[in-house]
Amino acid sequence: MKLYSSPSSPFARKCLVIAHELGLALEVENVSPIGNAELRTHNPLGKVPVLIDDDGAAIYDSRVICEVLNHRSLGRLFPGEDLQRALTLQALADGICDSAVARIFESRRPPEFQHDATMARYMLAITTGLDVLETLVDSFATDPTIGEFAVACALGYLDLRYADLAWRQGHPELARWFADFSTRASLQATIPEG
Ligand SMILES: N[C@@H](CCC(=O)N[C@@H](CS)C(=O)NCC(=O)O)C(=O)O
Repeated sequence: MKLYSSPSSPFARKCLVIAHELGLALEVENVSPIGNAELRTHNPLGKVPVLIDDDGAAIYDSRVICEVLNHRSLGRLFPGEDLQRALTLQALADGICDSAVARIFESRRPPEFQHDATMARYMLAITTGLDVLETLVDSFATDPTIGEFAVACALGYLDLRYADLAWRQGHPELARWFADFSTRASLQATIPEG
C-alpha cells in the first residue's frame, strides 16, 4: 500500500501514525499537492493524503484511510463504546488543522489579496478549538483512540507552522498531555517537516 503524503501535512501524518500504531508498513511517496495533476487522478479533490491499495484503488481522505486501516487490522482505535467521543474529538482536531492549513495558504497570497476577516476567522477556529481541547484533556482515553492521535497531529502542526501562537500558554493541561503523549514511537517517527 502506498501513501501519497507530504512531510508537513497533519492529515497525512495522522495516517502514518495510525499505520505505525497498527504495525502496518506503508510505502510513502511525498508529493506537493499544489497543481499536481497526477495526484488529482487518484483524488479528484487534489489533496493529500491518498492511500493506494494493493489492488490500485484510491482511498481518501485521512479519516477514511485511518478507519479502513484500523478495520483491516482489527485495531482498537475506533472503539465502539467510545465512538462518539473519539470521532468528535477527531473532528475537532481535524477542523483545527483545516483552519490552520487554510490560513497558511491565505497568508502566502500577495498581501493585497489577503482577506483580514478570513484570516481572523481561521485563527478564531484555531484558538477556540484549543480552548475546548484544554477542557477535554481530562476525558482523553488512556488507551488512545483516533481522537487522541488526531489531537497530537494537530498540535504538532501548530508547533511546525504557528510557533508564534505559543499555544502552550493558556493551555497547560493540553501542553502536559502532549509532552507525555509525544514520546510514543509512532509520533517520534513522524515528526513533521517543511
Ligand atoms: N479532509 C482532508 C484534508 C486534506 C488536506 O487538506 N490536505 C492538504 C495538505 S495538509 C492539501 O492537500 N491541500 C491541497 C489543496 O487544498 O489544494 C483529509 O482529512 O485528508
